[in-house]
Amino acid sequence: MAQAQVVEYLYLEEGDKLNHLKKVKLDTSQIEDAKTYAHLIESASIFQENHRLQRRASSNDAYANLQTYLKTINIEKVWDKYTGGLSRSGKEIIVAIVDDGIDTLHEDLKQNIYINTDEIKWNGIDDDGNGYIDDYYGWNGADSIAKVNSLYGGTHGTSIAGIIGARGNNDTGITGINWNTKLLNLSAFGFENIGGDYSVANCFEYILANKKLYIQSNGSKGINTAIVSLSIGVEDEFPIDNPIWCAYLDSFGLYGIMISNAAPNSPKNIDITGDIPSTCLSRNLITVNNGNDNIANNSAFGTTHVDIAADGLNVLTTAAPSKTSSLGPYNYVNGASYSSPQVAGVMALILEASCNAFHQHLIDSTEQAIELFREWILTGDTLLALKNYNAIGGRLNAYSVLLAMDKWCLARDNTYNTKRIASKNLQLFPNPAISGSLINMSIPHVSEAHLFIISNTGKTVFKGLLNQSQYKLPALRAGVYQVHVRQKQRVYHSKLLIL
Ligand SMILES: [Ca+2]
Ligand SMILES: [Ca+2]
Ligand SMILES: [Ca+2]
Repeated sequence: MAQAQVVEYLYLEEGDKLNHLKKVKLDTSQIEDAKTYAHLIESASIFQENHRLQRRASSNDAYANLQTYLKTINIEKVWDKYTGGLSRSGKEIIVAIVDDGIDTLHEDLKQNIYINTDEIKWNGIDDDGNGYIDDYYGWNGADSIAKVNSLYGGTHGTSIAGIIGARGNNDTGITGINWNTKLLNLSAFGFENIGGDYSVANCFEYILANKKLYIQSNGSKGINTAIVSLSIGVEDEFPIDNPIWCAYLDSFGLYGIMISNAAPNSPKNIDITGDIPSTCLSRNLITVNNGNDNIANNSAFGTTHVDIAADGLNVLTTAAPSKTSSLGPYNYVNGASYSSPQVAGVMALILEASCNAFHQHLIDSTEQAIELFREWILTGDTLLALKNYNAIGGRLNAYSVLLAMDKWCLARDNTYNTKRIASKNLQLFPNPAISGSLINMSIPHVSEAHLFIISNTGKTVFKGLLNQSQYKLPALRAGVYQVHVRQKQRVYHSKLLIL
C-alpha cells in the first residue's frame, strides 16, 4: 500500500519556452489515473518532478557532523549514490521496529513513519481487513490494541528509529542512515511499560500476517515488511526453552524478511551463557555487538552467535519527549541497542539500491537470497582487536556492503547500471543511446501500451504499439527526447539522449 504523498511537478506547455516553466502539485496516490496528470502529459512538452536539490554526499542536518558513528560505517560514500527511498520497482522499503514504541510525531521522524493509509484510525473498524482494528500507526502487541505509545514508552524505540531513518537533508536535527524510508512502529511493551514473550509474539505475528496478506493479495493488502530491527531480548537463554522466538524468526526467513538483533550489554560470551534471540539459528538473523576500534567494555560477544560489530558509543539520535537534551529532541545514547539499528539501516538502504534481479531472487530462491544478503552485510572491516568477539572479527562498513551488492548485480542485471529517471516505473537503457540502435525498456505490465517519443519542441516523432521490451529506435537527430509509455490512463515517462 503506497502512502499518499504530494509531489511537485514542473511542466512546459506545448510551444512555450523553458522560461515559462509552470509548477503543479499532485498527490502520488492519484497520479496513476488522475485525469489532470494524463492531460498534462498529453499537452506538455516537458513534465518532470521538481526534484529537491541535494548537497552531494552529506546532508544539511544541523547535527549530522556530531553523528561520528556514521563516519565509522563509511556511509557517505553510499549516500553519493543512494539515500533511501523506493526500490527500483517502486516499492517502499519497510523496516519494522519491535521495541517500546516510537514518537511518531517527532520532527525528524514523522515523515518516515509508516502509515497504514487503508485503515481509518479510531473508528473501531478494521477498514483494510487485515485482522487488526485501527492499525493506522502500527500495533501494540503488549495490549493487543492499535494505540502504540504509552506515556512512558518510546524512549528506546525513538532512539532506534532515528538511527535507521531520521529524515535526512531536511534542515532539521540529525540524519538517519536512510534519509527516506518507512518505519513500522510495533510496541512490545505497551501501556504498562512491561514486555514479555507474549507481547513480542504478537508483534511478530502482526509482521508475518501482514506480509502473507501482502503476498496473497499481490500487493493490494497487508504490509510488505522487509527488515525487522530488534534491540530487545532475553539474556542467558537458549532456543530449547524459547521455541516461539526462533519459530517466528524462521518464519520471517520463509518470506525473505531479514532481522538485525542487538547482543546484550554485559561483557560475557553468549555462545556459552546463551541469549534469545541471538542463539536462534535462523540464517536471516544477524546479531550485532558494540565495538569500534575495540570492543566496548560492556558488550557481549561470541564468535558463533554474534556476527558483526557497530559503534554503539555516544550515538547521537532522536529522543522521545521525556529525554530531550540541550540539542532539543535529540540525545546521545550508548549500547548495542544502537549498534544493531545501524545494521538494520544499512540492510534497508542496500535493499533499496539493489537490482531487480536480487528482489526476484528473494522471491524465487528465498533461502539462497538470504545467504547472499547475509554475506553482503557481513562484508565488514576486520580488526585484530575484534578478532575473538564476533564471527567476522570486525565491524560494519556500509560502503563494502554496497560494493559486494554492486558486484553481484552488475553480473546479473543489465538494467542495474542505468541511472534511475523521473518516473520510477520506466527504466530505459542504454541512455544515452545512438540513433537507430536498440533500446531496452523495463516497465511493469507492458501489455496494450503505446510508446511515444517526443522531441524537446513537443513534437511526437515516433509512436507505436509497445508489445515488446526491446525497440529499434527510428532515425533521430541528436538531442533530448521524452519517452512516454501510455497504458490507458497510466503514463510512464523517461528521457532519452540521442547522440
Ligand atoms: Ca486493519
Ligand atoms: Ca479503523
Ligand atoms: Ca534530519
